Amino acid sequence: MSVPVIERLDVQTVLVPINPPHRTASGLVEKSPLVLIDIHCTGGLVGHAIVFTYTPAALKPTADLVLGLQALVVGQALAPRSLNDQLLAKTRLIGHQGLVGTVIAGIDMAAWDALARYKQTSICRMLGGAHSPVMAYAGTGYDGELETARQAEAWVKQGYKGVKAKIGYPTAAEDLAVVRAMRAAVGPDVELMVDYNQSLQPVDAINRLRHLDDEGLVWIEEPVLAHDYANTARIKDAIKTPVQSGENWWGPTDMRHALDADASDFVMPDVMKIGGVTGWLKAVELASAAGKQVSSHLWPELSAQLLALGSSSHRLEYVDWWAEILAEPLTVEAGMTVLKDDLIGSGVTWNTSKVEQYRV
Ligand code: SMN
Ligand code: MG
Repeated sequence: MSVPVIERLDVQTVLVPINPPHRTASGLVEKSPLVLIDIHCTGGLVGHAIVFTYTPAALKPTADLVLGLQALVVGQALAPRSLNDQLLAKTRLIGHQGLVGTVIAGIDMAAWDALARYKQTSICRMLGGAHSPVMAYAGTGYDGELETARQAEAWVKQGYKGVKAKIGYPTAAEDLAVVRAMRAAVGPDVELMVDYNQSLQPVDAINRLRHLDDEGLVWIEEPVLAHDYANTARIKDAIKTPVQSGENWWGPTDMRHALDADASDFVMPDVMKIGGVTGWLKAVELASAAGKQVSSHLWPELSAQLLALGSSSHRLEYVDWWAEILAEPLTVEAGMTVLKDDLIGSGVTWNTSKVEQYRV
């Protein structure tokens, strides 16, 4: 059987409303700006991927860049690892962070999806994994004591056994009050995490975080700048609560640098920023070998499959922001991911009427 050949890439851009908007200590996300990539191959085979540009301003440049890189993949065999090597080699001079990294990851995710569809299996099974369940947690925004506690309680009523809150309020006392309000709302057995979204100054961080050290938090996420490995390591060594980072690391090389600095107790790469499925596999090998437990960031459908591959897998970050534009969003039951037996590819296909509604 000959391998399918790539014929073209299609892109669509959408702005999907987030209800309620997601507030963080580092800014508000009101809509998800998404580039939807379709990789068309011979035999009518199509693979799909989503790229999240964080800001609507990056939507069109990202879509244009997908089309700009199209010439490098058209006519090539559908072999995701080798395509990824070629795309990385041909963009070495500009570098692999930012939009270039985002787009290469998007093409990579679409290519893995197409290959699994060609083989009529899931990406997870194609890579040798079983459809194992992973514990998921849900999130609340930077919304103050009452609203954070209310949202946490609502997630727990839906079966989630873990909730992460955005904090980084003006004072340590406010952060502590939010954590205690959540704990009071969800009871002693629910896992609680907090996320500073890089908002603390290294000089204050240790004193600030010590106020949270007796709250039984599973982790404290991104206290300072994501690439400030030296200060993150210093903070991690000075507090009892584990530190979590990784959503802003670009590619396996950032993972290596963070591990070399022993910057974080846990790691949570983002499948897009870490370089697509290919980048994820490389980065997670490094993390596992360093003894780190791995969680995911966004992309619940694809991440559920990638986490199902690994013995070092920890938690799946559940977000439903993009669920509306998907034909079949991820199912979570009693707080655990469910990968159906007949799952094909990444499980991601478009809800075309919703894509139409949110198209820009
Ligand atoms: C996050 C994700 C996406 C946008 C803003 C913030 C985040 C998380 O830090 O952990 O989900
Ligand atoms: Mg985060």
